[in-house]
Amino acid sequence: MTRRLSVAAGAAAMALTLGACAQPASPAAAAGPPASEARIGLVEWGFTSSASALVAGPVELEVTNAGSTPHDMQVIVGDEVVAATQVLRPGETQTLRADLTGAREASILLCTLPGHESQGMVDEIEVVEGSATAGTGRHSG
Ligand SMILES: [Cu+2]
Repeated sequence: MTRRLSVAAGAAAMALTLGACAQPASPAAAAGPPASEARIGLVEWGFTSSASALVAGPVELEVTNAGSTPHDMQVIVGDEVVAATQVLRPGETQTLRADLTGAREASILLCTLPGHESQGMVDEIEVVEGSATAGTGRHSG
């Protein structure tokens, strides 16, 4: 009787462990429908994004300098700069509107301050055809 009980307890513990592992490991791993609005953070040295992918259409990006030195951000599709912030001081926010219609691949986020790109302030964000609200069920990968 005691043996049966301990086996059941072990199975319950394993189920709990598996449940914990099913949680997203990090924000970067979050998947979901492409977003038409995202919050972008500028830090030393890189970018954070509240969305893992943007919709290929009009988007609104709330760009905040979450770092400790000035930064700016350009959004580049192909060879074209489609949106750019002014140089933001730490804590400053600027909202950008960009039209990513026709951008069928990743667009590039870039900080143009001298030396920042070489320190890592260049990144890509996926651009996906589809509706930001309907949720196409498309999965990355
Ligand atoms: Cu920078």
